[in-house]
Amino acid sequence: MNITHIEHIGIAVKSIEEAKKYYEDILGLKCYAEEEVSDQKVKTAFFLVGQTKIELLEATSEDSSVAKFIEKRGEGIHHIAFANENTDKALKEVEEKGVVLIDKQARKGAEELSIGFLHPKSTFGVLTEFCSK
Ligand code: CMX
Repeated sequence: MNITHIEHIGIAVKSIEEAKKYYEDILGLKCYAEEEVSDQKVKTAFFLVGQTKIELLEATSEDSSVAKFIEKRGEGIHHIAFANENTDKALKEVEEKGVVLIDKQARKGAEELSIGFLHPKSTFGVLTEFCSK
């Protein structure tokens, strides 16, 4: 499937406005984009660190998976996303190897990327995302 790098690390926060202050004022990173992904019921904010992004995630509704995550586990690392050449192919390949998928087919995520999630029960507790351009 040719994973090339960690595309982003998703971090669940209660408030992007509040969390941004830490990333910008203390770590000195720059938020280069904010976007609502209505399909996923989240608002996102992005920071570039080398080739990898930090994606802050704030729930836009109580039934958002990010809201549920924070309620159960608190704020923190929510998922890791691997860049690859073709998300549909990568999903199919890992499914054939026995991994349980959340998304059987790629769908559109933030930044127009083609994304698909693997279930954390199949990936040693880490919600895993594939994404490709
Ligand atoms: N990482 C690791 N484990 C997680 C998790 C996460 N992010 N989210 C939930 N879990 C675990 C829960 O702790 C729970 O474990 P236990 O059964 O041991 O208690 C189990 O998964 C089921 O959790 P749940 O709260 O009942 O949640 P759901 O089954 O309703 O959903 C999941 C879990 C992962 C299937 C769902 O969050 C999902 O479909 N995620 C993919 C989409 C997504 O996360 N979108 C937001 C980001 C979008 C973006 O980046 O643009």
